[in-house]
Amino acid sequence: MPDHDSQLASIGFVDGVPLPPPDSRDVALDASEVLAGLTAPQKRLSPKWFYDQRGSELFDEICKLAEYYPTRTELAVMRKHGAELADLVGPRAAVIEFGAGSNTKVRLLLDHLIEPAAYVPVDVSGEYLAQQAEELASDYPGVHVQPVVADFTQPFELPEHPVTPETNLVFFPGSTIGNFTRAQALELLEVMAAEAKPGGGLLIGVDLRKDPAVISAAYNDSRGVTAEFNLNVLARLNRELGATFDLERFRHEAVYDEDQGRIEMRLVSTCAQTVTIASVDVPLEQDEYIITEYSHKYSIDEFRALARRAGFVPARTWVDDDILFSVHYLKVQ
Ligand code: AVI
Repeated sequence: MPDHDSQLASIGFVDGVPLPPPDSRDVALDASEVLAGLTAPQKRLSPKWFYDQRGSELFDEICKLAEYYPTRTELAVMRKHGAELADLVGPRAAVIEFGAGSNTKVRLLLDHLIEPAAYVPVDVSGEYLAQQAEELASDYPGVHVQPVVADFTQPFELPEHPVTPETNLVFFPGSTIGNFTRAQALELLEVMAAEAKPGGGLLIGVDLRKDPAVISAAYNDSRGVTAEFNLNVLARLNRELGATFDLERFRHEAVYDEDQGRIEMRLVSTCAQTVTIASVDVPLEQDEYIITEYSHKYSIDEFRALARRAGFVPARTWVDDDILFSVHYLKVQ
C-alpha cells in the first residue's frame, strides 16, 4: 500500500489553496499542514478535514436538506437520462470513480450501463474504500470491483481486469469539482482525460450558476446543519490535535460571490482570541475568519470550455427542468 503521509502531502496546499479530496472519508489530520493554513495571512483549513465520522454523517444529512438541491437533482437527472447515457457509453465499460463517495450514485450508473465490466473506486482513504467496494462487489457479481488507494489529483496506474473493458468511463458526481479552484479543476480534468484514454469518457456532475439566493440558501440552511458541519472541523482539531478552539466563539458563514461564481465557507471569530494548536499560539481578531471551503458554480458553456482545454470533447449535457444542476458526458478522442 502506498505511504499514506506522502499521499497527503501531495494533496496539500497548491498556491496557498487547500486541495480537497472531497467525499473522502477520514483523511488524517496533518498538524504541520493545519498550522501552515492557520498561520497564513488569510487563514485556511482544507475541506478534506471535514469528513471524520461526524462530519461524514453531517454531510449525508446536508444532502437530504430541502435547501441543498445538488444531490437530489443530480440523482433525478441521472435517473431520467440513464438509458440515453448507457447508449452513448456503450457496452462493457470500466467505471473509474474519482473519490469513493456514497454508493447510491454508482449503483444508479451501474444499473443503467450495458454489461458494465469493472468498477474502480479511487481514494486516499483505504479503509472506507475497501468497505464500500466490498458491498458493491457482492451486489454486482458480474462487475470486477478493484479499488485503488491513490491521490486522484495525480496520475495513477489503472488495475488489470479479468476481461478487458471496451471503454473507460471516469465518474465524478456531486459537483465535487466545484471544491477545487478553476485552475485546480483544469489540472484534475487533465488527469481524468489521461485515465479515460482515447475512446473513453467522463461523466461529471456540475452545479450551475443561478439565482444567488438559491445558492446561498443551500449553504445557510434553516436547520443549521451546514453550520454544524463547518464548526465540526474545529471540534476535530481539538480532539485529534489537542487544539483549544471554543466552538461558542466561532460562527458559520457562507458567502456567495457572483462574479467569482463561488460560495466561500468561513468560520468567523466572534471575539479577539488566541487558540493554541500543537503548542503554537494562533491569535484571531474579532470578525477575522478562516476559509474552510470554496464551492464553485459553472455555466454550461464555462464548464464545457474548461473541459475542452483539458482534452475532452463535450458529447451531451443534461439538466433538470429548473436548470439547477448539470450532468456532462464528455469524450476523449
Ligand atoms: C462535497 N461538495 C460538493 C459539497 C459542496 O456543495 O460544495 C460540500 C458542502 N459544503 C457545504 N455543503 C456541502
